[in-house]
Amino acid sequence: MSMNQPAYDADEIQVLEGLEAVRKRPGMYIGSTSARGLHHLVWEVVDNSIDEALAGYCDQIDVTIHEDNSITVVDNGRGIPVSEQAKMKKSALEVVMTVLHAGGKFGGGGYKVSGGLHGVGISVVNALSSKVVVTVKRDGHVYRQEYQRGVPQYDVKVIGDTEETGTTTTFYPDSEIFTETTEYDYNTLLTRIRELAFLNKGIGLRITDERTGVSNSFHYEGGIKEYVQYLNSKREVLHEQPIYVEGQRESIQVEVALQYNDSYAENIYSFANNINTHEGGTHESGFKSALTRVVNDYARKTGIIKDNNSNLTGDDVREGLTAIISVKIPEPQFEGQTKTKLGNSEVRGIVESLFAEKLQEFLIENPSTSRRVLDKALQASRAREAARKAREMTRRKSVLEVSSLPGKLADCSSKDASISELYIVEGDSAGGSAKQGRDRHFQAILPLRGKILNVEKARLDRILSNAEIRAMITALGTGIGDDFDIEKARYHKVIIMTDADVDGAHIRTLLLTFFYRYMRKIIEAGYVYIAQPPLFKVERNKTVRYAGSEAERDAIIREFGENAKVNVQRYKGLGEMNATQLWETTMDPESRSMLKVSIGDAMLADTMFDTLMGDNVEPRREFIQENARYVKNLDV
Ligand code: 0RA
Repeated sequence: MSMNQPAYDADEIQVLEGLEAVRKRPGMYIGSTSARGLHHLVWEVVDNSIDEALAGYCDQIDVTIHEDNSITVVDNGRGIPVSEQAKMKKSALEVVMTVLHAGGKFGGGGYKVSGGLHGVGISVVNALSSKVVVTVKRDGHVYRQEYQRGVPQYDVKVIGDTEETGTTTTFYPDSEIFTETTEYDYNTLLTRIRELAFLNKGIGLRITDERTGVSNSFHYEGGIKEYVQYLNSKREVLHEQPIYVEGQRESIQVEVALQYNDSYAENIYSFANNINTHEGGTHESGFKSALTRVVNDYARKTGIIKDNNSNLTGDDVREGLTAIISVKIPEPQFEGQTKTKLGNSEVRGIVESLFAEKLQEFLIENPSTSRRVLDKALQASRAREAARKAREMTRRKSVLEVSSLPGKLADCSSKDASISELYIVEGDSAGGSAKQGRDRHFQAILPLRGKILNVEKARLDRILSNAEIRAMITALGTGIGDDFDIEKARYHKVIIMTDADVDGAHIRTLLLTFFYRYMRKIIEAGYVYIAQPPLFKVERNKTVRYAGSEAERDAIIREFGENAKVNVQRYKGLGEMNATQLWETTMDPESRSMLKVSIGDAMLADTMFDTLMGDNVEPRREFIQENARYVKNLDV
């Protein structure tokens, strides 16, 4: 470029070419033009305000979804500089809004935390919006500039005076670009905004949906410490106060918070520059190795473990752990399949040493918590060993197979699995009737005594040592978990037959949970059914009819005629039916009705099992009571 030519001519062309490039290949800049890309625009703008907050100049950020699905982001930072930029001969604001990757180049101090995975620059949002309005309050004035598809509509102008500072950006996503949808999802924005509030303590974030009038505000002085409490809020915790570590080394900020609960799940979430590093990375591995090392050191020092061979494994010390690791670093390297693995090698040692030191301190200062954590890890260690042995045992069993069929099983005579049925029956007395009433050629009966184990709340070793469950596994012949083999199924119909009351519903749910968790393929194959025993017997002279509902019962009574002497019996349990009645109503393929259990929507099923099996007793009780009466509606 020659010196006597005005610089902005060439710059102007570059700007237009830049905007053009973004509009031609939006996916290159925001990943996609689907709903995901649409929401990405919001994060791009919000990230700029978060950066301003992390630099210490902003403590409130408000996001609003307007009725026309335009978005406004307001912050009370210093305001984007508006003064003329020497090089471009234009307002800094215009440069930030129109030049690719220009953001963050105007001093301001500190680094851009959001400059990692997102951080393509606010100019990209501008290029992909049919219209943008930016309002800046600073230096006593209110400034404004508007753009259409990235092109300024006028020079930055003063529209008023103010003592306040801050930046307000309103953008209208371009429907020419976002052809799939331009509709914002409140929950998507809400979830991330809550997360940003947890990850950046002290910053107030608010989201408002003008389409519905709904609004939520978040502000966590405790940051990720409150995040783990939030994640554990529905669980029983081993210690009220999370362990929290905060520190900085060589411009790398580290924050770790963790809290144990009484479950067997490990929930570790790691972040680098507010980005969820799903694939982990150096910060997470530094954390894990410190945790394993320090807990083992402590256990040995206190005499809880004695020799080097009985070390607790990483899995042992992470059982029941909920943890957040958040680092903020100047130049994050994101690697891995989805670019969500932190690669910076210097981070590992920094997290490891900062966290190890603090954890050691905590364990020494809180002996009773330490004891609980260690007990849990030791139990996990023993359970792991027991599970290994139990697995080996079931493997060996399956070699011997036929000889080890459970004693309680009344097997069928057919060896053709495709016509064979296994009735799993609640209680010994109903089991007795079923054995008498069945067609022994193709129907096998396995009575279950009492309630089976809740597999959600037990480790594999206990599950496998439960007699009822073992009997079921051996009868079915398929094995479980990784060893499961549908080809080995000894029956192609597995029929759950329980009483039509609350206990029956509970047992049925426990069985379904077991199948769902450990033999999912047997549900997917369509082998699992629920028997439909009648609720009423309606009798007139020697004529007997059965009803599955009150409505059916009333219809039968009407059929018999108002004046007839009708005897109605309500079945409370399967045990009240004799063998013949049970056969006629529930087991005879010619007349029975059964419900096939399907996994239509795995997510839905998961939620249902959570409702039924979680620690929250009240929703579970309600669900069971509702469904005990409407057994026919139960579909998994
Ligand atoms: C660079 C320098 C300065 C502020 C900002 C960027 C800034 C950018 C955004 C984007 C959204 N909100 C923002 N708030 C501030 C300030 C430089 C100074 O005043 O010395």
